[in-house]
Amino acid sequence: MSGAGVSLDRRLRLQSGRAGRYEAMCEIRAFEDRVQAMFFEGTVHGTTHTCQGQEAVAVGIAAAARPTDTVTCTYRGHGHALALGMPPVTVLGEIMGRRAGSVGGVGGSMHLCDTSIGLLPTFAIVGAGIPVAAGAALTAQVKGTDDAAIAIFGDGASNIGAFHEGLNLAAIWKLPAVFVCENNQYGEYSAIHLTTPVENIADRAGSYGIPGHVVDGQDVDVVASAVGEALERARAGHGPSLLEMKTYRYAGHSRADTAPYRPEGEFDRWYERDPINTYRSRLIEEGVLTAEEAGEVEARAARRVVEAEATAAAGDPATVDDMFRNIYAP
Ligand SMILES: Cc1ncc(C[n+]2csc(CCOP(=O)(O)OP(=O)(O)O)c2C)c(N)n1
Ligand SMILES: [Mg+2]
Repeated sequence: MSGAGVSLDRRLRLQSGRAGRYEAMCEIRAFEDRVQAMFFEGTVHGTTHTCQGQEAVAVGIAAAARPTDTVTCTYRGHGHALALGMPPVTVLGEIMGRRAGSVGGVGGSMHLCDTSIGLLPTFAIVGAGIPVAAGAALTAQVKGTDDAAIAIFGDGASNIGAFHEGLNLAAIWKLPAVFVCENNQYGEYSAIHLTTPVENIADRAGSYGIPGHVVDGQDVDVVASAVGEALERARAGHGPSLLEMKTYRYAGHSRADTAPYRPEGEFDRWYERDPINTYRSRLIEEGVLTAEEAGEVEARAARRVVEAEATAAAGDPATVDDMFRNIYAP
């Protein structure tokens, strides 16, 4: 497991200014591209859910949150874990079933956890992290800390009972929670308009008497400010908010899905607003980075993923006995 200090230091580095945000997004893209390839190559078994295209949401949330805040997210959680500070070797080690992985190699792609950076185990059950985040927010409220909890979930999860229960309780008790819906336009193989009768999931906040905002999930700075404001409101005792990040997943739902159901041209339209390309252009235009420096950042991020893979691959695999550790109290 990664030491607390490692993840925290890494997180601070990744959050150092806008160049740091750029690097964090590049790292997630390189990581997810590689993970997807590894599953196809058969290096890793089972399935995986990658988040290419959604990097700005992960990095924006991590930039706004404190390490003492609690975060719950879904099986599409590699990007969130990396952005919050978990080292690539720890995420990849888990995916590859290595003992040095986030939960000792017995959880796999969908179960990442590091409480030193606030990340509770990522959830494979749709919507399950929402009431858990409400519980974490209740803990902060009862203990009188000014920490908050952030639940990150998909558009499909907003049609699950746990969404209603979590938001309702958080609203009634004015819990310090922020509910972040990653609307990537699809729940498994179904386009959102086939499953969800409202155009904006943020409108559902009205049922709970809490603020709901539609946010441009392709812009990391916009995401960071929206989450930052909602966190401030939560910490000040004014209760939860619902933020809907409009974004798009580039890959299919999971490893085996090539997304044949996508209408022609849809991917290209979203790719024109790719969160990494647009941010790169902006940082260069505003003089934050030169084109050469941006290239160095991309190369550094990609190199970290290559190194992580080599280290993870050389690590001890988890054994069958490992699966039975930590199940029962001694
Ligand atoms: C309670 C529950 N029902 C169904 C599933 C099967 N399932 C896995 S992912 C998924 C789609 C969820 O879509 P969304 O919430 O939009 O998240 P995304 O995968 O797009 O990030 C479904 C139905 C599940 N894991 N849990
Ligand atoms: Mg979705």
